[in-house]
Amino acid sequence: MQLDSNQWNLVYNVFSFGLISMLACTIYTLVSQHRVLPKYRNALVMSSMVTFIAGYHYLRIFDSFKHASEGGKVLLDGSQNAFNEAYRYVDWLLTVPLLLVEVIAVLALTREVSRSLIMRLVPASAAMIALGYPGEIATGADAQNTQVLYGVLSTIPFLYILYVLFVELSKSLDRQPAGVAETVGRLRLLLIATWGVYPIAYIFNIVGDASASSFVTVQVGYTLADILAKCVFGLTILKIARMKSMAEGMKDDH
Ligand SMILES: *C/C=C(C)/C=C/C=C(C)/C=C/C1=C(C)CCCC1(C)C
Repeated sequence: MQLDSNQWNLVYNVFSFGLISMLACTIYTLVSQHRVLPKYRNALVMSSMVTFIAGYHYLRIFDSFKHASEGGKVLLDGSQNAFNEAYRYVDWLLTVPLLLVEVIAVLALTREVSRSLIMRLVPASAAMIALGYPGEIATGADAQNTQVLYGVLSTIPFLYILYVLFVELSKSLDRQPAGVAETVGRLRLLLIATWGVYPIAYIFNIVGDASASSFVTVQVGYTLADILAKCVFGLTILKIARMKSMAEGMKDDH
């Protein structure tokens, strides 16, 4: 695939920006541990882990992009030197379940409710990512059929996750203090707004007919969505944990 120099530089710079965003967020959530009550620290640990894992994978993605490039030509044929899309999916396979556990952790629900939510959300999120992969890497004559098939299959667990977060979780929030329910509402909006970007970027793969501009759109789209869904999301989790800690009597450290 031949990118022009603007396209190539854009992808290169966006990957670089993704990498440093993940690293900076990892440090910030790590050193903020003491600013929240111990019961919310696990949520921050999850957030640090998510951005750390993503930072590692952006390092690999960045490296892979450089090695697969020769004068603006990016090798995408699945050969040994080709750009490796698997890093992204391995990253998601680890970070998406962790992000859901992070949400449950900051809510500090009862043990049974947390357990039951995790037991449903984690397998569903793993299935969503695993089913998306064969579509993402499909090439050749009937690539579009494969992309549509696995895109649809992956959407089923995606909708199930949304159902659990919006319908099931709401039921268990009824018995929570008013402030908590409101915060969760805001968190869920951020989640749906950022997670919705992934299937949209995936569609660009299908309709883009393997053109350079669709490659650029997908890579830039996934990277920006990652920054929102992991970094901005983690900072929101920190904010919620801070608010809840203060409401529960923690002294401000300033
Ligand atoms: C940090 C990474 C995150 C939050 C990744 C989330 C990814 C998704 C919500 C992906 C969803 C997909 C579909 C719903 C259908 C098409 C295939 C996927 C995997 C792109």
